Amino acid sequence: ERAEIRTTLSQLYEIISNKSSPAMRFIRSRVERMSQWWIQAGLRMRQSSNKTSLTQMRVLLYPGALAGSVGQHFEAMVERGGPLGELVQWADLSACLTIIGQNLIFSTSQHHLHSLIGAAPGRGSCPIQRPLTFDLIYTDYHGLAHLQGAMGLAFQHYKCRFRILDSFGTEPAFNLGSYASTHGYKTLWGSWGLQPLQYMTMFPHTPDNSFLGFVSQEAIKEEELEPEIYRKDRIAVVYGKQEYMWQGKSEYLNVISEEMEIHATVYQPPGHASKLPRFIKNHGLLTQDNFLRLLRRAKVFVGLGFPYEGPAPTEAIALGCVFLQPRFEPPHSSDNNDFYKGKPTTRQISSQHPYTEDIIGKPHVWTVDISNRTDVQEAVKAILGTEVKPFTPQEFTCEGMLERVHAYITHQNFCTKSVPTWPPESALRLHLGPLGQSCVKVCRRSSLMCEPALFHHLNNPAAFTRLGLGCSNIVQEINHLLPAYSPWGQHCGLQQEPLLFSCAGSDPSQRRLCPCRAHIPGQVALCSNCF
Ligand code: U2F
Repeated sequence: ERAEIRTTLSQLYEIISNKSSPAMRFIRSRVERMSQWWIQAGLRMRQSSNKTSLTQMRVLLYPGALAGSVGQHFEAMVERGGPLGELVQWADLSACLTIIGQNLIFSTSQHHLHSLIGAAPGRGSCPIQRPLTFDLIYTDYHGLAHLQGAMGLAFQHYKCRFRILDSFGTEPAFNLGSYASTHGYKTLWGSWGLQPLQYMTMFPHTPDNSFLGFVSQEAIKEEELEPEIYRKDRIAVVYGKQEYMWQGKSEYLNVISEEMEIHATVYQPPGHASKLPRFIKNHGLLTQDNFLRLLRRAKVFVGLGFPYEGPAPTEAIALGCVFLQPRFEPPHSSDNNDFYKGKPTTRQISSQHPYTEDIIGKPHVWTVDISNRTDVQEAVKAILGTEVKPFTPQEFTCEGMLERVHAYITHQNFCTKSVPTWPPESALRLHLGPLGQSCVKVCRRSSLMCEPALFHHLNNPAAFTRLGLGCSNIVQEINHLLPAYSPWGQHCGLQQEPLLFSCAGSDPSQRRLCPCRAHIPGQVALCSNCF
């Protein structure tokens, strides 16, 4: 059966309406609030009709973070200022898959998971494996462990059908267990040995993973913009749902309060005496609806440094706020920071929200040294003196997400033994990096993206020749920096383990061979000549 683009979300409401936990209520109310945007985007997608129609697939959505004991804790925090970013993504993914006509099952319990995919109890200790009836399973790191428990031996066979929602990303060196444990990349989360592109991130962090994203409320089109919708009051809203995030920030907030009224949405347990500075107007944790309404009136959204890389800053920018955030000097990383410690990434986090800093930037985003009073003062004055329009990068609109997820479902197949065929070789722009630079940087410097699915085209002696490099010897090794060229002794190194092809990763003695490609403006995951 073909998957037809839908212009209703009723199928989704049916499968989630019987679930009434706080997390599922959040997901449902978000989907309902955004349904008009999704439906309009679906209609436009249908009209443009250059999308080849897909076969309808049976897709299981299993957010492991909502199941079992982890789920109990997560659920308990939903209405107390705990993380909601993951729920934002699950809500938007389920809406997106519904619009592109897929057949979804949503499960949030291990018991239910067993009944859907578990091995049937056999005779004695020998369970009977059943064929997996799902073409795709979206889950997260917690869910992977549950799937392994439920599927037994079949897990290895079917793992190519999994997609892992992984907010901060997993670099290849951490993903391959044997390599991670012998090269110092072993962490709490990695080592599942999936294809790195099976991990799907919240922002386009490392191109070694697929960028899934979510949707920031679309900026209303300029011609439809009625001035009163975004008339800004002279107020700032602080990003930080729990009191501990505010520690040590009162001087910074003081400076801002000299120019504007500061509002907050901090969860306060009943009977708790607030430790927030007295000049703060705290609304308590708001429903997402009301939170977004508050942002619509606000001129500035103020980052405190935590949470890292969440969805709220892009939402605020989409509603016409300016995001003011701390710069991290030195950058935060898994080497020096408790939050990133154990996360399977070597990324260096240069501010609370590097995506908004690097990709969006001024006038929407100001990144400052918050310990420098004058810097903060000047930034606030400049912000108050500028009219800033709502802005949403194309990749964070419903259309952008539909286009991206549609492309992934059409072209990404991790179950064949052959090398990847998408994007096509014609997209390849071969670049030779300078010493010590990762391919992420090398490609970005040329306004291109590193594309790991193209590595296999340059993992051969001819690639060195094309770059004008003479090799004194060519060796094939298992090392995530390869293919690369080492000028000392003119060593040319090729990659022996395809799972270790990696855009991330750099070494002062290596010049990396990088598979770059162009991308559609505002949509880094896709290239225009790739379909
Ligand atoms: C991120 O998690 P958070 O949940 O802390 O991310 P946020 O950006 O703060 O916001 C999540 C949503 O919460 C909503 C807001 C966002 O879409 O509209 N919200 C709300 O409903 N009511 C309020 O009063 C305030 C905000 C990230 F997503 C996780 O992956 C990380 O684990 C976490 C820590 O870095 O940060």
